[in-house]
Amino acid sequence: MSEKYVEMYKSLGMNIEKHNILLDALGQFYSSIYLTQKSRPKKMDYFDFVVSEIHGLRIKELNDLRAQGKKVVGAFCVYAPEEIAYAAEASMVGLCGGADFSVPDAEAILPRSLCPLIKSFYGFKLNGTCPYFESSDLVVGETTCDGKKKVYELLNDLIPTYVLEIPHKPDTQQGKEFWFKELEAFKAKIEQLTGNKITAEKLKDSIELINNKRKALQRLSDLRANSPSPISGLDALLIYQISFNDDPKRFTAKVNELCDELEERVRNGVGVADKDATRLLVSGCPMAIPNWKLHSIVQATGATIVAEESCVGTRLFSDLVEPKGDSIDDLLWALVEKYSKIPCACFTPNDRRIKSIQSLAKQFKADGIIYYTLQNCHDYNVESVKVDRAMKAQDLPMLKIETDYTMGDAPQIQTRVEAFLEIIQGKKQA
Ligand code: BJ8
Repeated sequence: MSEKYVEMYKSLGMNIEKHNILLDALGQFYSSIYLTQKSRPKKMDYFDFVVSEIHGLRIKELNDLRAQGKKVVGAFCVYAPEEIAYAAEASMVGLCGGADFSVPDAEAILPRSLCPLIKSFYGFKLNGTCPYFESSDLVVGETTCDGKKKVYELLNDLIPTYVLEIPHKPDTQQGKEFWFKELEAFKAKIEQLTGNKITAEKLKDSIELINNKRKALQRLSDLRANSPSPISGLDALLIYQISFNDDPKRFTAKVNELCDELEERVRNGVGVADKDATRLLVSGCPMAIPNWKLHSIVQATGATIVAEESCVGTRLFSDLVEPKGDSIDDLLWALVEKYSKIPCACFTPNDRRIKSIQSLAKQFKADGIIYYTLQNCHDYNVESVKVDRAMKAQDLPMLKIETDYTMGDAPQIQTRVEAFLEIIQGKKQA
């Protein structure tokens, strides 16, 4: 793929040599983890193709749009309202880093004791190996956690960076009014960037576009509640990851085609594991592509991950935007209501998240929960205390894993997961 697109990479100012190393490593990693899975749905073909062209065809598509005068907006958080970008005929792509590859470059500047997701994305901008960064006309950060907030200041020296201020008490009237004003300002910024006026009609259409994507992801997620699950945790995670970068309309159609096949599988009792395989809910920090570490370790034990309470999981799609009127203000208020429901650990208090984990555990018939936190993510790390208490009250075993993007601790994580599965088995037999 790299050869085919080398002129495009040059025009984007990328570091071709380093990018080749990244692509080789990614290709091997993907083949060994994904293409060796058994009993994969046929319709995963499309998503394999997307991965094979993730730095190729999709980047070409985005740059073809740019050549027609359209804009690309990069984002790092599910709080960045895609609907506003699409209403101005811009595209939005995810820029969160999920690879250790770029972390050493970031550590030349940033403190080592920072969340790997932040170091990863900042390193990708520094080393010029992420074509999504290099294709973005604007990046949108947000004041969720302190690490991100401060790194956006540095990022702004490298690429125009607009920061959305997120109210940390989103359920209060004050918080909602504040968020409404932030959305109005963001809308103005996007109109200025694109030169396109966002009308109520266009915003309504983009709300429908993104709602349809969320509905397809909900459909996929709900199918995983079946026993056996018709799709592996790795494959579902991959689809959630791809949702941040693919064209939303095409992606929605492909997820729905896959769901048709999964429904057929459910009717025929076809799954990816034994009916009595241990079912696990993963909850915590988002896993940006290509972070497949925990899922691949768990899957190798024979257990099935049936849901992710994560921003690359249920937090991404569990609520729709539901306008109560047709004016721009009505539509922006509907965005306020929807986005305020995303239970990020940066909020306080964040009881909605605890309730969501409890209800997901029931819906997906989880035998246990793996609480996943990235090193130096204080929000998710500290919030694990409350989640642990809530899981104990529900008599649901929980294992907390704190890790980074390196593979050095993979054997240790595997041992801990195996011991956890034994505890669950013992509990089932008691
Ligand atoms: S809404 S979870 S996508 S901020 S970067 S908080 S891992 S220390 S990503 Fe997130 Fe939006 Fe919240 Fe979701 Fe921790 Fe790292 Fe910060 Fe992170």
